[in-house]
Amino acid sequence: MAKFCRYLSLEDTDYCFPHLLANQNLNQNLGLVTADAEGCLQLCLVEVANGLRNPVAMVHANDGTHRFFIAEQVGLVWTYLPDRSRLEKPFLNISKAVLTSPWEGDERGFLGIVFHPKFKFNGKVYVYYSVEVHYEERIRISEFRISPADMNSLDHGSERIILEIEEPASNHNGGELLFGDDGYLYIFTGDGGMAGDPFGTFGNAQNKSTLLGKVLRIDVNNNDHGPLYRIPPDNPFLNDPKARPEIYAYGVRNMWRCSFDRGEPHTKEGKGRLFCGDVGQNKYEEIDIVEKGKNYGWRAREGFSCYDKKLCTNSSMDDVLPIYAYPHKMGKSVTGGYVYRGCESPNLNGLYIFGDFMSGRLMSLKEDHATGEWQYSEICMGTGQTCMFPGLINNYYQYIISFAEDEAGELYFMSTGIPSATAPHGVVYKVVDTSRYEMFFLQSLSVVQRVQVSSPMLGPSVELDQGTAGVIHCRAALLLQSWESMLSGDHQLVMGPVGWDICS
Ligand SMILES: [Ca+2]
Ligand SMILES: [Ca+2]
Repeated sequence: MAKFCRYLSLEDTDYCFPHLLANQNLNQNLGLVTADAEGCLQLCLVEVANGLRNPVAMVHANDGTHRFFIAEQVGLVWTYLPDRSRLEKPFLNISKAVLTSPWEGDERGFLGIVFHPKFKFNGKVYVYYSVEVHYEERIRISEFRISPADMNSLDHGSERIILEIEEPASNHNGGELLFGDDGYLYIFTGDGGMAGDPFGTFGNAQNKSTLLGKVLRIDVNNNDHGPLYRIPPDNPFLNDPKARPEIYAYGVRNMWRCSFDRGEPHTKEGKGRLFCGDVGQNKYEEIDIVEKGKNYGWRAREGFSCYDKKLCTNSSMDDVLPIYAYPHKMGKSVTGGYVYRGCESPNLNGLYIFGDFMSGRLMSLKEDHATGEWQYSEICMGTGQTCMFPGLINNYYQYIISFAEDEAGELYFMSTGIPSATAPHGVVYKVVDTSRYEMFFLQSLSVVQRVQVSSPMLGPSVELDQGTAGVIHCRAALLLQSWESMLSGDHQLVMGPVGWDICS
């Protein structure tokens, strides 16, 4: 049986399967996203969910259910079914414990959530939130278990506090939680707050005796007995008596949204690379690839330039520069995104897509394999015919809070029109490239005719060449989706003569 994008597959073996690879029309533009005259990539959006109060994260359980879970800054997490309907009962409600306020720009709150990679078997979920304990602000990383009686809700009594870190100021609280391919939990903290990382003699981020301004890596596997977490045996600063052993990388200001690259679907190239957006101080926002034991420069450096000139000229810094930095005329608070590795928009494969919270700008980086440099392209919303398909839109709210991937690797982002933790103006958008929808649309009359003749859309098992299978799958699924929407009555189509041989 042919497998298609997401969980779509073909069952009717009598259907005349399109000879996709040999079809000139289907193959034109492959690998190219439509760009406007200024080189701005033209993408479209689907509104997936709305009415959310500062949606900070959307995650999936990686258990084959294709549910997704959206977290609001106030401390609520909602379960959505694959048809995008939302269950009434929250997946998690810790809004009483979470510290935040309606003040626009309050960086405290429920900030991150991640499912254990073996969630299907152990039912464990990890969350990252702000909390007040004895008049002291902290960030807390906790473990919850799924409710034994309800797969769509966590057992609220199961919370175990894995780690707490005192926060010396209300801003720069980090908030990302990820599991790596190594099975370890990665925690991304901020420098603690204020401006210019003023704490101690050279700030928190360069100080390896504090957990602030760091990427941490801990082992929460098999923690039902004994310590709640262990230190991975190859953490980089184990032998430094002045360093906390949890530290994986340092010199971080306030990484806001990080992701591991799933890798190129067939070659797996890029798999496991860790991308982060690190929010800047006065001048630059940056994107980093985080590696074990490395120093990301803050507060010596902001982007590529010196911030603390004395520290910056110290040759022992040996810091890693960003792969990309942009000045504050383009945006003032980076929101890290994902390397697109999904199925439905294969032209986006390999693009790192991210945004800016303040300017609302969507951006992309593409690695030049010859030079190792990352080429920047802005992302615009498609104009004219580009997004003129059922369900697609070409506008979004400005304040880009976070990005997400679904279980199949499709890309989403969350933004709001009013960035207050209590304002229900947040929306989740799916990112769609229509550069080959359009071509298809022009040909739709004959295709629909042919489909009708051959009994609709659900076709045969075919042997696919391994190297190109993903591309074939994607295009076939695109076709199927387009057919479905057209045949479902969204469009009035006059059947024309069959002019296009789509069958092999
Ligand atoms: Ca703080
Ligand atoms: Ca840096």
